[in-house]
Amino acid sequence: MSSLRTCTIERHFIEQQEKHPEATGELTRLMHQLAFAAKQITKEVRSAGLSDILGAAGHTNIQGEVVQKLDEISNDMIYRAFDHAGVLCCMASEEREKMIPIPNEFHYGKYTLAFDPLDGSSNIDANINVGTIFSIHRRVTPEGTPGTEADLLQTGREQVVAGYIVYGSSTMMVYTTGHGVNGFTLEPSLGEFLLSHPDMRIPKRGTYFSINTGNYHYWSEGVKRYVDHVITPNNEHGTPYSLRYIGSMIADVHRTLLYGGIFMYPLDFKDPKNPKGKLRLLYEAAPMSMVIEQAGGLSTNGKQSILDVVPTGLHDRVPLFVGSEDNVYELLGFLDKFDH
Ligand code: AHM
Ligand code: MG
Repeated sequence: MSSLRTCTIERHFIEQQEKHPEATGELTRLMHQLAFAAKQITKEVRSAGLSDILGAAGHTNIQGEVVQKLDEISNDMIYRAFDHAGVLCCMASEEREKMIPIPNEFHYGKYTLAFDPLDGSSNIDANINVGTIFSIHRRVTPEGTPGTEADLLQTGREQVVAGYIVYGSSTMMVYTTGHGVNGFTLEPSLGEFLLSHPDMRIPKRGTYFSINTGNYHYWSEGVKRYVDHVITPNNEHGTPYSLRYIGSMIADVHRTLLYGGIFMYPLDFKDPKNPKGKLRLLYEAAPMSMVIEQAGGLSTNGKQSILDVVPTGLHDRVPLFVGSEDNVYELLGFLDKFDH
């Protein structure tokens, strides 16, 4: 086994922090707690198909609580990993309408955490990949006080750490601290995340596109023309792009990072369900965009990098286009020509 494979996520993170003599170890503790929550969620996701069988035994878990949906379970696991860890001043979750405070008997930390506990959870019964997305900011209000929404409502560019955990054929954590992207695979018998994908780079161009084409008639002219273009046999690449769409953003963007191409969830301006796009800025679009940009790709809402979009509320939605540099530039050409 090469030495690369024996680098645990904790060791990797500590080594990164050692380059910053002012670091207090709080971020390292935070990542440790995140990895712990990821292992617990992995265990739950792996036995998801058994939940009916296990539930039939009494519909309660070992604490005597009623069996919950997996996204609620994941939400609680992350909350419990952090409420007393002394590293956060507040949290925001896709599963909670309001900001999640840290109980006041615990120490208020320097950081905030916005997370989607189980992205793509509607796919879970079909055994399709799901994942946890996380976004960490340094608080803007004074240390030692309770966190506020202002601490969470910061741009993607101000993220201190961003990343995701994908529960697929293996569990993988991919993260960035703004100095490249590294991927770690959970070695199940050791229970450790080991560095398996150092310094991940997205290909400059890819030939996969990923979008819910069922919404075609709701898209802007620019998006329609771009998609028409990439599936044209005689486009300048000489071959149509291949469509890949799982409907689980975490898996669609993870594949895009590895193989190149573009993932899109545009503004469906005629669709009353998604008048502003579907994906949420703080805990979906911004962290995934930081990973892709740090790996050499691009992200945009059609006008600016997703990382520069200023949030106004915890659950703001944005149109999202993210992927290989050449593909995103090409898309922007179509948007400029037909939409602006
Ligand atoms: P969720 O957070 O409720 O799971 O919803 C987000 C998911 C994304 O993972 C995925 O990209 C998108 O919804 C799929 O939406 P659609 O079914 O409209 O294509
Ligand atoms: Mg989601």
